Amino acid sequence: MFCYQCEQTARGTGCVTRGVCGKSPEASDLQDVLVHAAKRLATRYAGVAAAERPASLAPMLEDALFVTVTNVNFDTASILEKIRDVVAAAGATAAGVAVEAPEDTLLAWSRDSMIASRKASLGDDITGLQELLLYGLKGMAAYAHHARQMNRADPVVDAFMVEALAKLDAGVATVDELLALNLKCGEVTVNVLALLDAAHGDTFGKPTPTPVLMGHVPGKAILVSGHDMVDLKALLEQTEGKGINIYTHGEMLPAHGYPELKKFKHLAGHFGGAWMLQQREFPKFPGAILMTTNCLMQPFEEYEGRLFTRNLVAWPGIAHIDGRDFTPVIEAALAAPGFTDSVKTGEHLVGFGHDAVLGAADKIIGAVKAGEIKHFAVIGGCDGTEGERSYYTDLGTTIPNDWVILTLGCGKYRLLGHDYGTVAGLPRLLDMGQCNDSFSAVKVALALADAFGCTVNDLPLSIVLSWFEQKAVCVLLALLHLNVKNIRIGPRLPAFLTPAVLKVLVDTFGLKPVGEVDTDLKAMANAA
Ligand code: FSO
Ligand code: SF4
Repeated sequence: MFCYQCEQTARGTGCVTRGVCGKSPEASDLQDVLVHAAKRLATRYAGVAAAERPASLAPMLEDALFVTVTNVNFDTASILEKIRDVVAAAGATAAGVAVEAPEDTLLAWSRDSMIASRKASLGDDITGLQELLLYGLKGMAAYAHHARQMNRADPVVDAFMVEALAKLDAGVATVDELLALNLKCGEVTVNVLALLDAAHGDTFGKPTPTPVLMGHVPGKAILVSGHDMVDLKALLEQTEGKGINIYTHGEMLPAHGYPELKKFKHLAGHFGGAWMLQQREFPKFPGAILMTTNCLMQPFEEYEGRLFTRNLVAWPGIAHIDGRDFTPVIEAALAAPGFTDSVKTGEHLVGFGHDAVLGAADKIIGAVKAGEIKHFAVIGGCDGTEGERSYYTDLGTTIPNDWVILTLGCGKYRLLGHDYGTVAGLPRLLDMGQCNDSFSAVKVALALADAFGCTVNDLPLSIVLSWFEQKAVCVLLALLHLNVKNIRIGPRLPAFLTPAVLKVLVDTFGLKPVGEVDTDLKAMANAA
């Protein structure tokens, strides 16, 4: 195996014996085979007019890529099944391998497209740029998959997925073409983020500021993690009147802000912190646990019998729910003890999507003009295990009181538990939602730039990203496509970006690694 697609990659260079995430070498190799199969399938249809392509093509490519995103699927049997589906859809002749080929043959078939082979033949820079594009596509695939759960699709996104995968299959190998494709990936990411934003708003109503109980109440309980709010709604419907309370976990926290979800009285509160605390927190949850999407970690014995995976998420031996009949989850919750006491560790305000924030635009613009609000800091992205991520907590708590902090993604957990107070009558910490809601930050930045008659780069606004997996990669590409400059990213730079490629990004976009909090804060204030 060789995998360096996420931030926690071993020694900052690549996982080679087993994933830090818990991915086995066999699962890792099969994921590479699945990506290769997706590239072959894309090639099969790249020359076919979009209208003539089968309707199953786009969702199949999306799912093939989403399966390989960090912390989604660790189950070799399920990955192998997906490989065979994709090869069958490409056709044995176009794919170049038989559908029923044994694993060894599949590995040999895809060997030349593996990172190690390309590093040897094309060098680290080109391989890294190809992988940057692939990871951007994986992120885009995840967003497109979410939108498709609400029956939304965008032909521009579907077409780009085919075009870009086919280019990768053909071995596109010039720096200029790869940079252009990466920026195009960023452009199309804006489309998919807008699509998902509209789908969420239309399906669940527009989020509004809502306080969430961080704690629990007595009663049977189900914990819902991941990002899929369609699953959450189905579960809320199926548990209504059954005496079971539903709690959000991790990236599901923003669900409480949506009218069509918060109307369920048994959506009782939020349990736990960000994804990487699950092995410590899940044993303490006295009910069933449903993992709708990433981030899944290796389950511990204390809760593996109460854990369920859904859709593309899988771990060998863990019960998987096909479709949206959650009866097994409900039965497991009823069999578990549930909570016997009430605990409130705090309250967190969610629901500051672009509608809510821009609803207060006049107030915000007035406060900026009056000097009451001096600066906006977008601090968001992903959380992770590394100690260096305390940078984000230190940054959030050091930021002056006349700055507004916009946050999103599970990176927000680094900011919770501190009283930020208010500025100009607004909370200083505005939670814009999941990482899937990155569009809100883009929309607010563009609207402010419009109101002040300047570009986003001229606003008193700084963006500090915490990255972990591939959705963060496509969001970064989207910001670069929008020509947003001086973005800070951390806690570490991606292993797949070589010094030469980084130099291009630094020279063109002023992209910088996070540094020391005080120095960074001064630089942000001075750039305004
Ligand atoms: Fe976090 Fe995981 Fe949302 Fe990621 S739960 S880390 S960017 O997969 O998806 O923010
Ligand atoms: Fe390693 Fe991340 Fe790949 Fe897992 S996803 S194998 S942790 S680089």
